[in-house]
Amino acid sequence: MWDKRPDMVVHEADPYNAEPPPTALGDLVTPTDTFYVRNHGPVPVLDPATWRLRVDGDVDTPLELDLAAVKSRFAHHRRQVTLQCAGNRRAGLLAVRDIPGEHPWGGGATGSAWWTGVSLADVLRAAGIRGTDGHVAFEAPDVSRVPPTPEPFGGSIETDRALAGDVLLAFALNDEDLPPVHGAPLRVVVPGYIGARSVKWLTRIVVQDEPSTNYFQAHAYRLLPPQADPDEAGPGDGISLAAVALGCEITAPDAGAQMAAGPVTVGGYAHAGTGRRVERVDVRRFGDEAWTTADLAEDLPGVWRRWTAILELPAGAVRIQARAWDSTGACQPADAADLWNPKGYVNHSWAEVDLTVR
Ligand SMILES: Nc1nc2c(c(=O)[nH]1)N[C@H]1C(S)=C(S)[C@@H](COP(=O)(O)O)O[C@H]1N2
Ligand SMILES: [Mo]
Repeated sequence: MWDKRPDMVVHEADPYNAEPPPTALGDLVTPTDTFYVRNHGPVPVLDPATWRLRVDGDVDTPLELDLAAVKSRFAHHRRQVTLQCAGNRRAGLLAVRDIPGEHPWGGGATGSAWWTGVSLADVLRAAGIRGTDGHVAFEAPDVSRVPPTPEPFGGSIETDRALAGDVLLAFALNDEDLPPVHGAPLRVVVPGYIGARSVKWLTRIVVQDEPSTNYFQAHAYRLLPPQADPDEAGPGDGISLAAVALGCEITAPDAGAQMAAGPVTVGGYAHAGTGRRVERVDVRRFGDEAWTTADLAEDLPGVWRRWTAILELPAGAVRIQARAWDSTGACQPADAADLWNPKGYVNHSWAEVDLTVR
């Protein structure tokens, strides 16, 4: 389906929601056929010939651009960016307590790819954006049946985030035309923010004083306290999720793998959102007191940081744990039980896999 690899874990066929197995995320760059898909409604198939992008609201010169104008009027940028869904690793929260109606994402609701597009900041400046302390809202045509009253997907980011220069309006993924399922012909890519702000099938950008009132900004993708009833929560309740929380995942060895005793290479990704960097990753066998400091690959802004460590494993049932530290000195919380919330967002507890060592 949608040109994805056959071993995708499909959480829902229609709308299509799928993630690769964790071991498929062992590389710095995620191939397009391996990149997770998170949809809240059917994939709108837009005709690039009639598609238009409108830019209006608090601007001097509202714009209406066709795809050729987007591509010809603005400089192209090719950037590696990691996207990560706020529901990544929700399965760890579901193991604590049920979360009705939400997909049990493992650690594969994330991926890192090459995106090519134009800079959102350039487009906003061309429209003569007024003010820097408001919000930039994104609109799309895919109507979701998730809200009580069906509504197209949308969201917003702060104007200063939008103008930072690294937010892309992307028309290509891994050097090929953006596939329909990933938002063709044009989508937003916000490095270091939850994936929900990277609105696909973008048709309108509105500069406004307040955050988007779209369901997926005002109601969903907000962190409620554990005792809250999400059906009773009003718009604006809870913490509006924006920057990705520091987290990590083990992508090798595979959970449940069997191996011989001795040195084993453990590897994975770690990711810190906008404004923070991954500075250290610790790995150990559960039961050991001491941690091994992982080797970190290059630190690329907006991109997950790859890490590996070699652990000496004895025979038996072995649990491996990993945790990351960021540039503020913060470390991931140990236990998913402390993070449980009614919509199952932001499980950034320590990563764990269980192995059988002979
Ligand atoms: N129009 C639209 N944009 C959207 C969504 C959507 O359902 N509709 N899902 C969002 C969410 S929650 C995530 S995590 C990312 C996923 O991007 P991907 O499917 O390209 O991996 O897209 C975001 N943009
Ligand atoms: Mo998401």
